[in-house]
Amino acid sequence: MTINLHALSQPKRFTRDPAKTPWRAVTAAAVLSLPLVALPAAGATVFHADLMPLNASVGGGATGTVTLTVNDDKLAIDANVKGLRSAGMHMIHIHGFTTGNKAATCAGPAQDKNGDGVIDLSETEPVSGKTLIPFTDDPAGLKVPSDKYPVADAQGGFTYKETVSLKQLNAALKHNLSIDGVQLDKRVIYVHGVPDTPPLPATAASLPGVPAAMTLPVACGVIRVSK
Ligand SMILES: [Cu+2]
Repeated sequence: MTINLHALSQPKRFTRDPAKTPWRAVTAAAVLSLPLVALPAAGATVFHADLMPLNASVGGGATGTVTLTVNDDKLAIDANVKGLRSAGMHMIHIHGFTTGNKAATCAGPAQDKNGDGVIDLSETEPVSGKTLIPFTDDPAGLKVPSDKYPVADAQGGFTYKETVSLKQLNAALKHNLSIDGVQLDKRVIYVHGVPDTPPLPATAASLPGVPAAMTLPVACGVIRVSK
């Protein structure tokens, strides 16, 4: 009888234990997977640029901040610019060197090589490199001539937000400019555009077919990784 009872009780205990084991296993797995679930946010790298005025006598003393957040394949761009002298569309780009692994810096008064009183786009190139990534509706398209740049309000301010695929952006940089990776820590950001009047000196250089007032740099900031 005792053996019989023991035999009966054993299966009972075993049927209860397997019922509990999966729950314990699930709990343990859930606890273990928590850090993995949190990784994308924790693994994000944030870059920041403080835009300072350039050509303030004609540009109005524009300033701004740009935050660039790299998370897995996504690059989120968030720009806030104020103090522009003209309402309407303003070009804004990431500039940098396409060769030599050189870090770009912002142009200053020393870059006014022809002494005409303004630092034009071509005069920024020795220290800042070339126009690389446009803040348009399609930054990864790398199309610098575009009518899809941010539009400043009557107070001379705009905000811009866009998220791009890094894979797509890096592929375009490689294909169009032979650049390996976006290399944000070696780049600067320029905002461009002053009013049509008063006219700029005739010596102010621009892109082919584009008025100098549209491309004249008015603010610049070095992209740095945030702590
Ligand atoms: Cu630019």
